[in-house]
Amino acid sequence: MKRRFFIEKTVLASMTTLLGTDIVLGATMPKGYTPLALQEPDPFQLFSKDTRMTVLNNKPWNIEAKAHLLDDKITPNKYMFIRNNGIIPDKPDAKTWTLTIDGESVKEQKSYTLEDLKSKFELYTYQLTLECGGNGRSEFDPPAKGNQWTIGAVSCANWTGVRLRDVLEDAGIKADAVYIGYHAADIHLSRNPEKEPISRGAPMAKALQDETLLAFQMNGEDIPLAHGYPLRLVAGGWPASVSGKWVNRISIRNKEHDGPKMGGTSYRVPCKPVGPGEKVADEDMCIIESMPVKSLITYPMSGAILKKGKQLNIRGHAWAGELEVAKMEYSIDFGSTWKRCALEKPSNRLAWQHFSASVSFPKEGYYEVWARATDSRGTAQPMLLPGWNPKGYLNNACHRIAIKIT
Ligand SMILES: Nc1nc2c(c(=O)[nH]1)N[C@H]1C(S)=C(S)[C@@H](COP(=O)(O)O)O[C@H]1N2
Ligand SMILES: [Mo]
Repeated sequence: MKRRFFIEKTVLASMTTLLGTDIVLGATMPKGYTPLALQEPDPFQLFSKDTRMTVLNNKPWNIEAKAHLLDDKITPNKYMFIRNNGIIPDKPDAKTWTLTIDGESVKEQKSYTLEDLKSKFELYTYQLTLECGGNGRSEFDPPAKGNQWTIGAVSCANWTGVRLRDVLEDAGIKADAVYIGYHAADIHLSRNPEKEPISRGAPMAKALQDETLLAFQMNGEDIPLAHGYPLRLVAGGWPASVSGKWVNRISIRNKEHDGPKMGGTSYRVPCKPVGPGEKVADEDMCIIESMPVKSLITYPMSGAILKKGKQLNIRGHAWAGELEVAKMEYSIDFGSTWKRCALEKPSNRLAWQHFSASVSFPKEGYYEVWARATDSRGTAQPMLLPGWNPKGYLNNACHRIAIKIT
């Protein structure tokens, strides 16, 4: 028998190491075969996601939705994007989980079990929009490095937990507090336990808002592991990187938090607009706070075909960071003229808002429907790409769908 059909000794040795046990009949294994125990799990099964979601990266796991999958008013887990900077921890034991409040500006360092949080503080539920700062990155030119998110790194689920403010106040906030920073249980890609994949935070004003939660439930159930079980920070309307998953420590800082992914170009954009591809010095980059106004047409799916003479009922969601969406419009003439959509109020502050419209088309042929939201300060979405920035953040261009009338 020709030896080359069988696995090489060195490959077998590394598989044995990975498995932590001997592969007894390993020498008979065909070349190129990966033992089942070492095969990549099916991410859709692993995370209970719909198989129409798009996997952008598996190391670490990054998965996004498509516009039409986000049609629900409240995003269910199966359509919720996953964004990880590191390795998801093994499922923690909720009974022994603790959250520690520390930092230069805490009056008294304190730790709480989940039971302490649930019994000591009032519980709140808010529907909160979480959008990754890099959502829409794939459109930038010159391209920006990182996950090539299209439009699907946004969600709006119900989150239940305690107010971060109540917990911080229980520990005591010193007068010189300016920022909070989170620390979490996920693992750095290098597996170096000294390194954190990400440790971001927010100014005290955001930390102390009514809607900023330390959540232990998502849509009425335990938070799925990939989304931060058993405890996560949820700060709606800001880049979702502020909403730390698997949070076990929150530091009250007397200066801007300086954890990994707070500095340099991470989650920052040029303080003043720059030309495409321009180099920007670190000191000219500003931390992203409230996310810009944006919307998505979630019905119909782009490419829908419709019979002549029929009205098309479109619908979707619009959001505007810390602000409310004040006006929603659509255009079928590439943005030359706009008509109003019906727009609902948010279920609470920082939740996305639903819009709908009945669209008619003059005759057979190809059309595009563009949607444009305007926030309560009168700022509208740009029709096409907004300001270029080195990391490709904050693309809030109008969402567009193609329609054929036959
Ligand atoms: N501990 C921890 N928290 C994290 C991250 C992470 O990698 N580790 N990623 C952040 C980023 S960049 C985003 S966009 C959101 C994504 O939340 P989701 O995966 O629940 O949708 O989580 C944030 N919180
Ligand atoms: Mo993100």
